[in-house]
Amino acid sequence: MNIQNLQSSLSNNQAYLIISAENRRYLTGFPSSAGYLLTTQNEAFFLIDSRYFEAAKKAVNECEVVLLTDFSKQLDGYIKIFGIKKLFLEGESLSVAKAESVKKICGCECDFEKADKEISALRRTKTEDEKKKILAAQSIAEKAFNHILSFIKEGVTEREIALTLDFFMLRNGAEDISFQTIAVSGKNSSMPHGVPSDKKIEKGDFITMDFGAVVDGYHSDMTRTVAVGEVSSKQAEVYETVLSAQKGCLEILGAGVSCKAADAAARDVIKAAGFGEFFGHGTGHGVGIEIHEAPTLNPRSGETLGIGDVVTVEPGVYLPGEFGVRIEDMAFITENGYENLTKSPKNLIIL
Ligand SMILES: [Mn+2]
Repeated sequence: MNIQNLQSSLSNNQAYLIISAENRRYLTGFPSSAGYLLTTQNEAFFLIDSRYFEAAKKAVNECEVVLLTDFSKQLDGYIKIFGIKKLFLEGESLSVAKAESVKKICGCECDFEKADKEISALRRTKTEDEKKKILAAQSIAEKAFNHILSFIKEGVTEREIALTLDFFMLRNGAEDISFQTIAVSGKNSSMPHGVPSDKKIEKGDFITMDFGAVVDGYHSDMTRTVAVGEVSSKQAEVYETVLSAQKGCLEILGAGVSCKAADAAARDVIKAAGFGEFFGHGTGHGVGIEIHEAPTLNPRSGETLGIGDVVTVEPGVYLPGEFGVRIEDMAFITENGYENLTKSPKNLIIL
């Protein structure tokens, strides 16, 4: 179905040559470290080497699976057989060297923009099946969050927290973790994408954990900030501000809402509380086959939310040298609103 959808954007004598691992997986459903998908208006060929050929033959049925032996010769053959005059390639992910080499082999006009644009638009809108995969990934992450609440205490290190989350997710069905898990505490929590260190958790620390699982190629993404022992009134104030900002954005989500307005709904709450300069990143991003994909919720975004988008909502406040707070859910956009794919509690948890 995905390949057919892509083919509908082609005219006669045009073809896509898809090389990136993410787009190959999205279009064929088959994960592999190398390979090519060539689609004309009516034909599609998945060229894959002997390491994957047998498995791909069994798994892929939306296109012809061809043993990749000599890419130059095979591509040249398709160009001639189908009289291809224009080839669309993924400019955003191709290396310059690869682009130059394909240009030389095909000898026809090459376009490096349309492929990224069309596939990104298709990938944005999640089907029921894709939503199920993201939910399956999210449910593993939520179990890991429950588990980590009983693990966190004074004396354990940030690295131990990150590793425990990772092991739990992989042990419970994740094929991978979504990205390098963030677990930062105390003063380190003011660095939004800080790297877990050997710092031990102390009484009064905020601990921010940003993590996710991958199921069938689909990612989940969540962030929670919890405290140990006690919190100051300033910590409580910042936490409540971030939580109100997060809820403020969620409240307005729905098809037809501009991504800029969604960002502003969170950002304005933080500004009004006097912490505007301490929220430097965008409010959210799309999630799917990649951890960051279209659309983007930030002040410069020109996109509009549509039914089937899956976006994160993750405002934060980071006070350098003091502490930081971020709260992140994933939302599935519906006609009149959204479905929150994240069920973990958001009230301030003090362990
Ligand atoms: Mn995120």
